[in-house]
Amino acid sequence: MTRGKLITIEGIEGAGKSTALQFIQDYLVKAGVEVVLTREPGGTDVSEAIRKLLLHSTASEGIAPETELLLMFASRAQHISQCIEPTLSAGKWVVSDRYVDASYAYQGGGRGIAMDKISLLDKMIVDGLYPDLTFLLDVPADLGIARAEKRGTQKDRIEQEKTDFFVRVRNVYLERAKADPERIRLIDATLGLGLVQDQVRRILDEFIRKK
Ligand code: Z5A
Repeated sequence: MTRGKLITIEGIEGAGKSTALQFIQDYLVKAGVEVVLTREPGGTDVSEAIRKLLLHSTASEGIAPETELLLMFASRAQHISQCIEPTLSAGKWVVSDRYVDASYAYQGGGRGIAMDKISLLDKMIVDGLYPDLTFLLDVPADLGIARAEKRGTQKDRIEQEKTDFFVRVRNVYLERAKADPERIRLIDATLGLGLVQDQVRRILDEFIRKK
């Protein structure tokens, strides 16, 4: 059986990942691909329990940056072993709303944890299971924050960070895209929905043709 492909979507909050995820799913289903949508942190019962702690903990002691990093990777370890790997092995495709690039961007860029520490966990947990294709939906921090605020939902623990935090997160995402342009495809997500989807469609067309 041919192994499935792993596609991930990244970007700062409000970049339009949820909207793009739906579009990608519809595109792949129309192309005859069996696809499983998932997300990080989360994607399995245990990983979703860790997500709850990460995003909604109200403990007065807070969550230390290193704890946050380890919880992200704990959630990912479970997600890989219980969802991503078995799904790919069954020949289905996985589309994940965030994955390991987010740990470099948020815990490395946002929280300032040394990249070599993140890289160690990456080697241990991801162990080379890198996405075949990553969409980086790029918007400046203030636009992403404004879009997310317009949605009117309550902000989680990480969303409550200041603009500077998201500027640093975005910069790391852009650096990673520059270092690996074959895998990480940059999408100008400041444009209207139709134009964002045109960019995503073109890349998917090319990806499916080559697969
Ligand atoms: N995190 C981490 O720190 N480390 C890690 O390793 C991982 C994650 C894996 C959970 O992510 C948090 O975990 C996240 C990073 C951290 N924290 N933050 N911030 P999440 O993905 O669940 O949460 P999120 O990033 O906050 O997602 P979001 O706010 O839902 O963003 P989105 O999905 O990209 O946005 P959207 O809901 O699709 O769009 C936002 C609004 O803009 C919505 O009203 C849309 O209708 C509108 N929109 C979308 N596209 C457009 C365009 N093109 N034009 C105009 N308006 C648009």
